[in-house]
Amino acid sequence: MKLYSYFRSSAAYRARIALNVKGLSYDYVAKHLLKDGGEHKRADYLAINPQGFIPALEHDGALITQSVAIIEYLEEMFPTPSLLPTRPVDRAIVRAMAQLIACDIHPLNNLRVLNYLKAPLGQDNDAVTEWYKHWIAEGFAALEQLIAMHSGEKRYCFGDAVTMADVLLVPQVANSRRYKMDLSRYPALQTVTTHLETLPAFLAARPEVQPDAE
Ligand SMILES: N[C@@H](CCC(=O)N[C@@H](CS)C(=O)NCC(=O)O)C(=O)O
Repeated sequence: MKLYSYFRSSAAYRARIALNVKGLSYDYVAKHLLKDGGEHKRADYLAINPQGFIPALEHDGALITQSVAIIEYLEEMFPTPSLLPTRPVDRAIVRAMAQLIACDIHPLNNLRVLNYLKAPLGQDNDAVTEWYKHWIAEGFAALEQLIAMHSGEKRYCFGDAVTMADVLLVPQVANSRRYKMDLSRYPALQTVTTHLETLPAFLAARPEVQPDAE
């Protein structure tokens, strides 16, 4: 198993957590997003992921892109420990939390979108930071309510075990810290994150302990 990753990529961070939760070992293949215009934009990597995004997973001769598809694939191939609860309705709620992050926060706030706001659209740093914070605040406010409704002891987003929602939450929070977001406005989300960040699978996936960390 091979993971194409970049230490700072929050989408790769998700995949690393899922691999660790499932106890899977993998080869880490670093692709630097900034060096020489971006190693992810070179032909050799575009042959792996035509979108040129990190992460990509190589397993049994197959290439899988999109972090949520990677996590779902790992869940199907290696069902234990599961990243989803048992009941269909609970699974849907967990997926809804994960998609709130993956579909409604992250795509608006990733590097290429922020760069596009700056360069062709001419927005200054303050406007771009305001954009970033706006979408995080809107998404986290809703997630806060969902966590308050569905978390057991405020150790996990849903119930009393790690799920896909947790796998997506921690990298998004790490990302938001880089923009100095005030997380005290989201107490349940903050409490859950603090607990998750103590778990070995999450600790080993942190950007700063990856082989390409700077
Ligand atoms: N929806 C994709 C998003 C992947 C993504 O945006 N990856 C970023 C790093 S977090 C990337 O490769 N960016 C390269 C670029 O913007 O040029 C996923 O979940 O895998």
